[in-house]
Amino acid sequence: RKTPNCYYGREGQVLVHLFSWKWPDIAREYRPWWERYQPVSYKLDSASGSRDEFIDMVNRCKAAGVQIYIDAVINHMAGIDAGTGLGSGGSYYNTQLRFDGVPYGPDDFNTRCTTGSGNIENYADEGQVRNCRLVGLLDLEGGKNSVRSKIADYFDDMLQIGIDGYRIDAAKHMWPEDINATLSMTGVTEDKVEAFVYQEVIENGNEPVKTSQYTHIGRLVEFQYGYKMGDIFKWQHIKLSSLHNFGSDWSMMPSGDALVSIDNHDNQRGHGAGGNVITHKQPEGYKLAVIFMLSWPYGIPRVMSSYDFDQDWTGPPAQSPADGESCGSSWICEHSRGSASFIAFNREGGELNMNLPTGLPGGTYCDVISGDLLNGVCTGKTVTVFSDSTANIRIGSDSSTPVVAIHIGAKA
Ligand code: LAG
Ligand code: CA
Repeated sequence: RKTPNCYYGREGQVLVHLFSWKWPDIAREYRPWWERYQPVSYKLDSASGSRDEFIDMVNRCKAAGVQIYIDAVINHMAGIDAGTGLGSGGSYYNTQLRFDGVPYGPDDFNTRCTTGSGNIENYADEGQVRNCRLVGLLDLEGGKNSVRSKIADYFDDMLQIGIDGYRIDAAKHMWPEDINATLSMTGVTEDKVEAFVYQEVIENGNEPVKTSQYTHIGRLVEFQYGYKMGDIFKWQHIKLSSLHNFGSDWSMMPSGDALVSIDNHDNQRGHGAGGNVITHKQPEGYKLAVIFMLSWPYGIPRVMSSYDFDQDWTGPPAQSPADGESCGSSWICEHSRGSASFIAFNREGGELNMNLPTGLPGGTYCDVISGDLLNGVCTGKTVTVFSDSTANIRIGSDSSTPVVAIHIGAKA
């Protein structure tokens, strides 16, 4: 009666008096964000909600014309230090390689790792990168049919619910043929073409794992894109005007293979390979980078939507922003809407004042950066496009958002 029944290894820790808290908020508290990358089953009950809530979300998004791509963690399960317990969906696991909720047993894990620690020790060794444990995460043997079919069942379940594709987490740590074989085992449902696939492979300099080893499977995240955007919009090491051929000429993969983003949940915190990315913490440059990405024809853009954090591990705020409410101080919500047909930037230090071809028909357009077209009235600047489709564009260098964007859907 005098010991607080803490988990093994956690004895002597403190108690917290959570006065009047709601149960779901308590359940969500003190969970580092990266726990999501330590699955113990493929059940859909998690800190984000129940299976029914997930299904309802997918259906409502589909009804609104929005596709859902899931973040599929299939390289590994929980970390070697995760001990024994029940996942948030109630499945039993232990680090003697039992994950009853799938189920996986000891035979489903990698036995081909040759390092002393069992972890990846040297990224110059392609075998280690694929066969050993990434930061101690128990590595699945993707070469085995038993593993492939369990993952394929999970994917089929997701397709049945109505999702449209997958981000393949830690694809760098899986053999390309294992990913491909697993995907080939999943069904294509009646009403749709094959699932969209984008793989997380951070290609670093001289390392042997290359994104080109995966392009026959699906798209890949082109990490160089975000790093270059950091060089340009954060550090201003590269002049904006040099972007005229931004794309595969800049040692990036072909546009049709790429998915791009300015930052992601890892590199905005210095995780993953880090990199000099720009984030919401530098809002002026960040807005420009996002606008550039959305308007530049390279890859498929993915816009980030974050919450604020002070410590690396800080989990999300307990409450999501309510319907119709704009994002508050804890949710950043960098994502924006609308499609611009002509866009101009100025990052050269002086005023831009030029007649530029816009490609748009003549008329008065509302600049959707400084305002919006509301009930036929432009709340921001207007831009006149002449009958030859040119427009006089003036952007001062002192403006906090030195961008003008106009599109056909916002003619004033
Ligand atoms: C990813 N992409 O390929 C994710 O984007 C990235 O967020 C994942 O790492 C990683 N692969 C594995 O899915 C994240 C954190 C890690 C965290 C890991 C597992 O960046 O820091 O590791 O998820 O939760 C954590 C601790 C480690 C510990 C490990 C195992 O930070 O120190 O060794 O858990 O207990
Ligand atoms: Ca692996």
